[in-house]
This record gives sequence, structure tokens and C-alpha cells, in this order.
Amino acid sequence: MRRTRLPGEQPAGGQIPPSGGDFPTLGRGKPFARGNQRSTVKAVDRVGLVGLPNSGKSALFNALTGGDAVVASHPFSTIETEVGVAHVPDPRVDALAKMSHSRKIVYAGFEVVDIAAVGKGGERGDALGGRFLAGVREVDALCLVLRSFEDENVPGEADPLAAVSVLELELVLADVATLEQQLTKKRSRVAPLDPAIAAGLKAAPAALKVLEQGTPLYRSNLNEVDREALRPFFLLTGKPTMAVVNVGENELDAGGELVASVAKEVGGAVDVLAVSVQLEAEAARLNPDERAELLEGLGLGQGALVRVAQAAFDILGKCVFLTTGEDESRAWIFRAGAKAPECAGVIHSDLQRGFIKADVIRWNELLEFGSLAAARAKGKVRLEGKEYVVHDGDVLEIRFNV
Ligand SMILES: Nc1nc2c(ncn2[C@@H]2O[C@H](COP(=O)(O)OP(=O)(O)OP(=O)(O)O)[C@@H](O)[C@H]2O)c(=O)[nH]1
Ligand SMILES: [Mg+2]
Repeated sequence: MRRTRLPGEQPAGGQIPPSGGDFPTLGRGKPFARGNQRSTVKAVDRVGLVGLPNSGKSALFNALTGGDAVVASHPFSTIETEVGVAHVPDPRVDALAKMSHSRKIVYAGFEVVDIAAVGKGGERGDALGGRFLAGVREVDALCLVLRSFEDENVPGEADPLAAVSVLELELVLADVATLEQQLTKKRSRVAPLDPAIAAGLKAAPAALKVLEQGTPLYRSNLNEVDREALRPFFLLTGKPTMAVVNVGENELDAGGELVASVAKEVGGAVDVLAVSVQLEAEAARLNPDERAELLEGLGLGQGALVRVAQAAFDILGKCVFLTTGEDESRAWIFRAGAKAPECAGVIHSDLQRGFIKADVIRWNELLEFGSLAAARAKGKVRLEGKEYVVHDGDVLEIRFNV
């Protein structure tokens, strides 16, 4: 039998096979790398940045991912969709890494997609409108980027509430079209329907009614059953959504009010954050000490990018379990409700195939004991089997045999 190593323990039997799937340390976007520890990212789902021209999507994209998408003051400067990886700073991983003296830290991550802007009426060509919708269809969650910063050199309005209604209208119209298409297809169909589609079509009229009033599904009172049934249609306003209000450097104090007014507009299901994208992007380029000094000096604490990354990861509805040792402390992403063998498979397929048991302890309990060995000596490490449903924040060590 083999198992993953305890912190500080010599490899017993064989080594865990390399897991792959790491992304290299990010270039400019390494605001969270620290000391001599290397930091890498494992990515999963995609969050798309959605907004009017010149709202700061590409600037936010660059700040989150360390990418170099074109940031320019002319509208519709983003034509091709850009994809980058953002990582999710996690104080639990940091604390475990400190405890285990880990050489490497790996945070959870997600992909960020810089989508072409949506325009009002005739402002955009059809090709660009098509690109916007295609971009939105491909992502798992949306982040609305709403411009509040004033800058006479950057054309466009600084009106977050007006931006919300334009964006919502565009997304709602696309969803109406999708549902109407599905209903028309159904009428002309003779063969029996796939049960999932049939269930979706049953929920379609209620959803259409909501959408036709201009309400996106994310802030409708459609019930859970109907929402679930609509999944096969990949509706745009059915995706989890958050919003970033891009505030000017001179507006930092008004962030709270702006957030409140936007939050009222988009409804409670949408997380809203105020971010001075330009400032954060500049800070992200500095070394960690200078960055901390700049952000602290402005009263921005650790900066808003951390909160944006955490909120984005949150709406994706994924959980993380943790592993820790001298080699690395790491957050592994899993689907809520997954059992121990499936989680073991996230580390490596061999661990799932040969899964025997998992040693499990809550991350904060482990910190209290200082090491797995100490926690085990006190009988605080649980030995769980194949039916164990893993929780967010569990520290796992897999016993396996292949
Ligand atoms: N003053 C100020 N300018 C900003 C801020 N964020 C972005 N900008 C500027 O606004 C312009 C547009 O920014 P982009 O990031 O290119 O905007 P975008 O939403 O990607 O624009 P499109 O790709 O054309 O849709 C650039 O000149 C940025 O430098 C901000 O927080 N403050
Ligand atoms: Mg852009």
C-alpha cells in the first residue's frame, strides 16, 4: 500500500506520480508570489469579462492574469478573445505552507476571458456583436465590467447603471432568441425528445415570460427546479454573474455608494465590487513590497484584485481541498458533492484507481496541531472511505495501491 507523504516524512515505497496540469508562474501578474517559494496555478473554469467599449475589460484582464491584452482608448479595441489564467490567493494554503515549510505554493485558479465589447444599437457591426455573444456562450460565469471612471481622453460614458441595462438587454435578447428557437424546433419535431430537452422545454415558457419583461434569469424569482431544467439550453443570463465597478482614482471613497446602487440594480444574487482597475493594474506590476506600500498608502489593504479573484472563483461554485508537505502546499479544485476517490483523482488518476482510504482533517485543526503526525497522535485525523463526501477546506492524504 502506498500513500501520499506526510509533511516532513521521507517517501515511503514509491513517489506520487507527477500530476501535470500546472501552469508556469505568471509573468507580471504574480502579485501573490512570495519569498523564495515558487507559485503556480491549476486552472479550471472560465470567467468572461463583459462590458461596453472602453470600460476597462482588457486592463482588468491584464491585472488579473499578468497578460498583455491591448489596452487602448479607442472603442472596440479588443476584437479577438483573449484567454489567461488568474489564481485565487488563499490564506489557508499560505498558513499550511508556512506550517510545512513548503518550497512551493499552488493556488486554485480559473481562466479569464477578455470578450469583445457589446455596443448599443448601430454602434457596432454585426460581426463584433456576434463575437460578443460567441464569447459569452463559451464561458462558465460572467463578470460585468462597469465604467465609473471619468477620463476625457477615453471616449464613452461613465455610467455604471446605464451600462448594466445595455448589457442585460443584449444578454436577455439572446436568451429569448434561444428559447424561441427551441420551442419552434419542438413544434416541428416528430421523434420523441431527449428527456433533458423535454424538461427544459417545459420550463421554457416561465423563463420566456421573465425574459420578455427584460429581466435576466440571474435575478429572476424562477425556482431551482426550472433553472436546473433550463441547463441544456446554456442560457447566458442563467450563468453565475458578478460585477466590477471600475472606479476612478479620485473615486475611491465613493466605492461603497457605487457598489450599493449597482447591487440594487442587479439584484442580490450578483456579487458587486468596486475596483480602480488602472491603479490595481499598476500596483500588480510592482514588486510585493512596493505594491503593499502603494495599496496600504491608499487605504486599499491588500488590493481589490484578490477579492475579484476570490469572488470569481466563488460564483463558479467550485470547492477546494488541500494538501500540504515540504514539497508543496496546494489547493485542488473539485466539484461540490464529490466523494473521496473522485477528489483523489484530481491529484492523479492512479490515486483514484487504487484508492483505499483518505486521512482527513480540517485545515484549521491541522494548523492547531502543527503537523499531521501530531494531529494523528491525538486521534484527530479521521480515516475516511470511498463514500466520504469531501468538504471545502478539508486537508487530505490519500492511501492508495496500484
Ligand atoms: N483613468 C482611468 N482609465 C482607465 C481605467 N481603466 C481603464 N482605463 C483606460 O480606458 C481605456 C480603455 O481600457 P481597456 O481596458 O482597453 O477597455 P476595454 O473595455 O478592454 O475596451 P474595448 O476592448 O475597446 O472594449 C484605456 O485607455 C485605459 O487606459 C481606470 O480605472 N481609470
Ligand atoms: Mg479590450
